[in-house]
Amino acid sequence: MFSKILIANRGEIALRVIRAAREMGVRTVAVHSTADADAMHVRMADEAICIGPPSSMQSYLSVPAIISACEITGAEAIHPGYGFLSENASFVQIVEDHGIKFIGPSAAHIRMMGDKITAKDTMKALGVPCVPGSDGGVPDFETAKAVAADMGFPVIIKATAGGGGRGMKLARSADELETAFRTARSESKGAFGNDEVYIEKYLGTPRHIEVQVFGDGRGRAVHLGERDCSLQRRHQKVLEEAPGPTISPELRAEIGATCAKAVADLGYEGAGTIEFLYEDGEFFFIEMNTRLQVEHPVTEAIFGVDLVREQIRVASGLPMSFAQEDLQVNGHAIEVRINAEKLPNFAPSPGRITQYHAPGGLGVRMDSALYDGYRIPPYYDSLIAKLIVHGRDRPEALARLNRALGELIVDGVDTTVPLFRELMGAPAVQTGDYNIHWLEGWLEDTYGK
Ligand code: MV4
Repeated sequence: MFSKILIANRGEIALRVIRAAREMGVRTVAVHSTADADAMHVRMADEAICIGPPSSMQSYLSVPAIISACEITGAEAIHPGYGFLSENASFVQIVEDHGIKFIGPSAAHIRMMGDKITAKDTMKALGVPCVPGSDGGVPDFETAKAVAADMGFPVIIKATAGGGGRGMKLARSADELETAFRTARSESKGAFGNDEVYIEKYLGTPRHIEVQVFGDGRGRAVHLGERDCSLQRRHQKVLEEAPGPTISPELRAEIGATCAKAVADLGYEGAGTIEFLYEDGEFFFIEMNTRLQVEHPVTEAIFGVDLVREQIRVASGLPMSFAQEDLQVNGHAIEVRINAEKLPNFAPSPGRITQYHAPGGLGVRMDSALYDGYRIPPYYDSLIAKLIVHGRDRPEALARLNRALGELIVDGVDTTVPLFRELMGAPAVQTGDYNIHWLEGWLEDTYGK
């Protein structure tokens, strides 16, 4: 086992990693920008080192600063958290070239899944069901016309280098295809420096279902069921739950086994998420994320495992602490993402927290780096807390979420908490009968935005 690791991140996820490491007897190094000198992750780590000015580009995204921090402190491994450098294959390569262990998958696996066409081809070859679409890249409009005519409209054009909804264009009919195709290409070129696009059949009302997988890097892998993350606004998840309200145990076992087999065959190391669109009882692969995700706690709650502990274990060469047959779904968990944002426009709302009170009690977990008097800096992501509840079943989890939202106090800045209090009253949330478009419609009806 490592004696010391460095956490190349901030906020709640830095604390999350520090907690796992401490329980394992592993010492931790926090890195921080000058804007984060008073941040909780700095206080909670065994050591902390300033790596640059407020701008992420010059601090949390600065590869030389982070490598130097490792060398100065003698940290043997780097946990990247999510965002920042977590899916940067070049960073991983540099880390490994310096004799430092990256806690996560290989640079090759990250690069493979970062290229969405390669990811899809790979998954398809491994038996994972994919959205029908072009075979690889579509080089010109003539090819796009042929592919779309063959498939039938509507179709969606996606950037090979994209992901998470960036660089997507919908064409509802043949007359929209040329504009959609050319716009997708030029936007992809601008955003990613790569204008390669591919085409898929557009699914109208799917749910976003993602399967948590975990590999030991030596050919063993398991799945930890699915999360339903359909409640999104502008490709940002708002509420996530596990298990998926529409996924039966049989279906979970089937898609889970397919995913676990695929990552085992890849020799994948660490935590990963295989994203699907789910419509009319069928799964369609769209992307794979090669990091620990924001919403991992709902999976931890229902399976009773510590995913960060497992990440650190396999990175150090130890086996996973469980096998597939040890993993059983227990109850239901829901997470809400609390952002420092002002409704109805979700405008960032940085500033000083004048009062903070976290909810507690049975089945309540609050992952947050907030404290009384903390000043939320304006430079980073607006996520300030994740409230995760666990109950024996979905109604119990919902009642617990409602109760916990009532206890929570975050004063001094605007937050998305009032949105969740309102959302609790929506019938579709109570029944679980929603798809990827439901939330935007509800927001429009509720806030006229
Ligand atoms: C799609 C789709 C419909 N059909 N692909 C958006 C994010 C990216 N990961 C994939 N996305 C979509 N891909 C096909 N073939 C609809 C979306 C989509 C979406 C997906 C998941 C969650 C929310 C979404 C909101 C709008 C569009």
